[in-house]
Amino acid sequence: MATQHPTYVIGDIHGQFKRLVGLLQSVGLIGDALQWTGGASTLWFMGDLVDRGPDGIPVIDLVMRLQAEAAAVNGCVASLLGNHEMLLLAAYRFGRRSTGLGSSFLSKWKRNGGNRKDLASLKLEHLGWLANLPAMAHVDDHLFIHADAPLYLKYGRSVQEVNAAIKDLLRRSDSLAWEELLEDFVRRGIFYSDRHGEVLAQRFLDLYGGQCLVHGHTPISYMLGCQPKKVTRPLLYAGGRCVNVDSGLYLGGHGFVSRLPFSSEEH
Ligand SMILES: [Mn+2]
Repeated sequence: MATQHPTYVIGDIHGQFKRLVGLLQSVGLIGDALQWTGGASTLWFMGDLVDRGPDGIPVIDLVMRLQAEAAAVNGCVASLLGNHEMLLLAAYRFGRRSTGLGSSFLSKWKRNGGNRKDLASLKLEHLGWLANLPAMAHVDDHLFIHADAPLYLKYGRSVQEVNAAIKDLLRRSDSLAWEELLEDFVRRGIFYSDRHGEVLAQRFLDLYGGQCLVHGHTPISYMLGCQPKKVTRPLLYAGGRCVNVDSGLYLGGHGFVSRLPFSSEEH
């Protein structure tokens, strides 16, 4: 279904600021001065803006600024909460405190590609923004989630319930609850198995709404077993119910920005 103003999605950026700028410029969403030129368009990030790359905070700063600029012209820029946003928040909040599994939140974050420079330049405005990112969203009959993992089912039976429960978790300093969610984010690929994948994807869509589930979190090259540079477009799978938009930018993938709806040619 075509909407009057286009909706774009982009996968996991992981601190690749320069590549992000190039990708957004290539589709005309930002200009030479990195200003929003998308008018009333909508742009959604699938989460994991930070870690594994050099410029996580500049990426957040850009997204936050574009969000304000887009809103001023009836456009929309938004991002899901990825596990790496949560890892960064956990490193900030709990630091060297034990996760209960024999390591600290700080070391867990570092093991997962945490960038010292990002932690050092985190400001209050970033913390507030990150802690309010939705875990899932329903946009133009698409269901957006960061991870191809079952964890969402634990937190609620509607998009609103899941978002409220995870936002509440991020407000509280219950380190065990943080640890559990971070561990649940380690899962991936649940919609990709031959038979159960389609069934599970349909269960998500029946429960949370939408005709098509869009996610990041798992580089497409992992699923296809190919070189990251070979990935040039989203991966449609699970009988067309799922779309993976994680181009594996941090692995050297070129990246892409997709416009909804996804074409069935994108196999
Ligand atoms: Mn992720």
